[in-house]
Amino acid sequence: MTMTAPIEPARIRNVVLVGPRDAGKTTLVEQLALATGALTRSGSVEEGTTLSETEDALSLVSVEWQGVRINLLDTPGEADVESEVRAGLRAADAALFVVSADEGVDAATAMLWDECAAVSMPRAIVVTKADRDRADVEATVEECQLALGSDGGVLPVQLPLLSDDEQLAGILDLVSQRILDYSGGVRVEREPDPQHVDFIADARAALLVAIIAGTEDDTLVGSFLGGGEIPAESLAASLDRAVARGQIHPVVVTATTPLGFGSLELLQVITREFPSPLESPLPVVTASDGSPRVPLTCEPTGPLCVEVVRTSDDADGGRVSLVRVYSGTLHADATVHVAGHDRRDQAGVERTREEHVGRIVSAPTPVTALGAGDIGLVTGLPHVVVGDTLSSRELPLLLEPQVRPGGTAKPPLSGSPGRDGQGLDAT
Ligand SMILES: Nc1nc2c(ncn2[C@@H]2O[C@H](COP(=O)(O)OP(=O)(O)OP(=O)(O)O)[C@@H](O)[C@H]2O)c(=O)[nH]1
Ligand SMILES: [Mg+2]
Repeated sequence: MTMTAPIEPARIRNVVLVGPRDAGKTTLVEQLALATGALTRSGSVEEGTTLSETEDALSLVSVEWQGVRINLLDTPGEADVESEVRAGLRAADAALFVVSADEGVDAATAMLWDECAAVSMPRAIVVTKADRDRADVEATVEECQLALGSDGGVLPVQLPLLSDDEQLAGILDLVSQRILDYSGGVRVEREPDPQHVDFIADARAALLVAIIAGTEDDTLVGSFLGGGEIPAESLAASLDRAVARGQIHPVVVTATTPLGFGSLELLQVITREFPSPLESPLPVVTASDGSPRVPLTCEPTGPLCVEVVRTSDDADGGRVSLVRVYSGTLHADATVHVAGHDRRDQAGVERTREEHVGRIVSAPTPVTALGAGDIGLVTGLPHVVVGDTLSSRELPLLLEPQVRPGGTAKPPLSGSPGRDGQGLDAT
């Protein structure tokens, strides 16, 4: 194994994929891995050859694109594995709501959306299966706007273009006003045809108004009000901020035919518009005995603070833990302090102890260290349970139960607010 330095938090995106059963989440992870070059050939859900293999459990696939590590957390769409979805939401900084163009949204997905909205978690919607005969992208977008969009923030940023024989031919990007043409078998970026100009103006009107309403860029507002040319770059920058703040929820379109349709456009949304861990609220932390500690900062050089998000047993009976590092750097083969809220003995005294970290995998690649903001899989740690805090032996820490989608229902022990509370300044 080669030594790996932790990746800078600014170059990480943690994204969970949620949505109805069969919406195309696992296939989408595969398509994104293919588009980044992590895969050379797409696996198939039917053949059981996809990267995120487990049908009924949360799984992690990490890809790298344009210098950014994207940790994709694929969740199962079954209602009876809600805990897996919640674990995914807890570990991620943004959510992709995956909805197929022939099936639409279900009630469970709308409920999850509302929970994310309550804590302003950044969200985007991916309308999949645009290539299917029964696909109706426009109707699906409208359905999402009704079922998910009570804040008016659900807005298409891309529209599919069809050829004369009704096949998917390209994507119109409403921000850049460019066409991504997939009709020739490879993706080519080009200017729109003159006859498209009016159609584009109509389609982007609502998006423009929403971006202008939320922007702090006075020059942009000036150009808009003056009816002048709006620079695509400042428009894109304002959109990025509105998405990262959870105000605009962009809708993009994908399909498996033509191969990779919409994948690069979605990667761009994830890397440009979704927040890095630096922009996400950090959980409140105490010493193991509940006494106050200085708030965490998302830095690889900070005190080690890691949450166990999910555990499972591997084929050899060993324990595999999916972990999110909030602060510091977790090293393979290190000895860590383990603390948890469910580990009190009958006298109410906390039983904390030390355990040994085995291998670390930034799925699917073994790494020697995982830095602040990152998510990975860790072996060893035979007795940890979901919600445990891993920290250094020198500075033992305990994460407060979190108040956010996927957070535990238990009230915080010391009465201080959780991850999304305003208590980050309190020590
Ligand atoms: N034609 C077409 N089929 C697709 C597309 N995306 C997914 N599918 C198919 O839809 C089915 C469901 O896809 P999955 O990726 O397993 O969906 P999922 O959301 O992961 O499903 P669960 O994990 O069970 O909730 C599979 O048969 C896929 O091959 C697409 O863009 N176009
Ligand atoms: Mg799946």
